[in-house]
Amino acid sequence: MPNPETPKQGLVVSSHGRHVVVEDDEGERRICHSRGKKNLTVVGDRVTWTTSAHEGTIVAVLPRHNLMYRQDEIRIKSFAANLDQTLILLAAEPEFSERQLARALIAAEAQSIRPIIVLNKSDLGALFQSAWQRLAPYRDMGYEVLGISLNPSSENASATASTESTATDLTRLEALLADKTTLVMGPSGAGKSTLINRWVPHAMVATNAISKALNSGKHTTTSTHWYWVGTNRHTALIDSPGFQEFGLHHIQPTQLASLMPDFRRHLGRCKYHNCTHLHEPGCGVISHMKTTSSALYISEVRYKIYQDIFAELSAIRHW
Ligand SMILES: Nc1nc2c(ncn2[C@@H]2O[C@H](COP(=O)(O)OP(=O)(O)OP(=O)(O)O)[C@@H](O)[C@H]2O)c(=O)[nH]1
Ligand SMILES: [Mg+2]
Ligand SMILES: [Zn+2]
Repeated sequence: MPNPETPKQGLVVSSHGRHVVVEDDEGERRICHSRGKKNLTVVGDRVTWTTSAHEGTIVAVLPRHNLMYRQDEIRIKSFAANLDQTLILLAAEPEFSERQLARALIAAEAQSIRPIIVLNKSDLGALFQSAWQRLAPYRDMGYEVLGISLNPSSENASATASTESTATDLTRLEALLADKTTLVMGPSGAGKSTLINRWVPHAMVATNAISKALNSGKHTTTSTHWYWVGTNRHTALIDSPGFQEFGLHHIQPTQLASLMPDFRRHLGRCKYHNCTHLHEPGCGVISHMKTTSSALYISEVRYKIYQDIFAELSAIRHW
């Protein structure tokens, strides 16, 4: 039992209102209370804490390397802190929103968190193929985009070209996750909890297959949790609830292009140094907005997304 006066360090592994579960360096978990009225910690935070009997109190949150969050007009919603990367999990079904994907990527770029895009449910044939096509611009702008199936029955399916390549991508994904802390985020129903259960067998995270049986609401996962993969505590996966909206109110409109890789590679070639890439003559970005396949293209959908987010973020700042 440590001296109750000496704060020790720990890791926040889950958070429920004012109660936080903290894991010490030996892997022991304990419920801690925050000192103030508000819980200022998020999953992934390193904290100092003191113990008394069976409970702990958070003393301080150590500085964060990064924080993945979204921000709308009302509040900040934090996912997790101190990440190596984020896995944005999408699925053939439910159909994903490209806008939501673009926004999640911008938020990750703003915190210098490397995104990996994964499309799940390759067992769904044509639905998967069309979703995979929609991701082509993201592959072309340099993101890692993988296609997998987490459905156990598809592993026994006769090997078609598609199941072979998705099996390879699953192996590649496993290698990318090794020895890293990865936040798994994405829309509800994509299979985030199914993915955690695959690599953390004792986790038994409730998935939609289970909650359907229990007749519960749309989002199966309602809070963020840290899971260790394997026993050496080097590889971590963080499960998070699905999101509908991804607010970017913390981002300046003029920052946007530098957070979108297909735009970023054309910056510095505009006639005006403060070009917004919306309408200016001599813009080096607009000229790449075309559907033909120059290797450095900006897709029409992406350009529209840029315009819309730019307008939205400009409006907030001119109240
Ligand atoms: N066909 C198919 N279904 C899958 C696959 N992976 C997961 N599912 C199913 O998709 C549903 C949703 O999976 P979950 O893991 O609960 O999704 P989630 O992303 O955690 O959703 P939230 O917790 O609501 O955010 C479940 O019924 C899974 O069984 C897959 O590869 N193929
Ligand atoms: Mg879930
Ligand atoms: Zn420009």
